[in-house]
Amino acid sequence: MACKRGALIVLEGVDKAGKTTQCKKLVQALELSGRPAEMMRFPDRTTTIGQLISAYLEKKSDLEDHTVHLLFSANRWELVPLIKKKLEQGTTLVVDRYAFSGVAFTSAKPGFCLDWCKNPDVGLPKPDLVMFLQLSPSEAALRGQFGEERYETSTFQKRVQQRFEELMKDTTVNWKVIDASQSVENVHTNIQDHSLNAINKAQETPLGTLWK
Ligand code: 2DT
Repeated sequence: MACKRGALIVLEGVDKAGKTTQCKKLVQALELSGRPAEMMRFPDRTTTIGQLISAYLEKKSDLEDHTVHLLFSANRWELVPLIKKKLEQGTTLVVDRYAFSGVAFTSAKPGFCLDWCKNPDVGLPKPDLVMFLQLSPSEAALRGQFGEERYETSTFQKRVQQRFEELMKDTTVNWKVIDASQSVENVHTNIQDHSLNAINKAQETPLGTLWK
């Protein structure tokens, strides 16, 4: 019998919600319990496209808004063969940001609608689970200053949060909202419970297609 596929698990949320910490903890916990797991993150700044994106985020270069949106999407598409291969091999992928960040961030800019922003990512592998780490702007502020990269201002982050809320109305995506104001350990336990359910379910169902 062919081996059972891994699950595609995504963590989303505004800055300072603890996505990266929680992705790492989840991968560690899954591995310890004998479930093969790896972390991925978007943007993946290591590829040629990722380097263009990285320079833009660090404000070392300027790119036209539509253009950079399409580059973020291309950065996901270029990794689709690897994503599919890993999942087929039975590895669960824990992904720090995905197409939802793509849509939420670009559509927070003036003149962009959700539909236009979603289009380039239609057809990507569909996550089995998307956890949104919810943190109010005031709680995020308590966690320290924003960094120096593009988009790291409280006004922009509030608009991004509103766009995520729009995206979460879509019931074709398996969204779970996680209260990220709890302790790191409590958030982890919560995330782990949802992930184990998704991993079990993914073994019995084929990988889906996003927004199609
Ligand atoms: P990190 O700080 O997590 O590296 O994110 N972004 C991300 C977009 O604008 N579009 C996308 O498609 C993705 C995946 C969010 C870097 C910044 O890039 C933004 C924050």
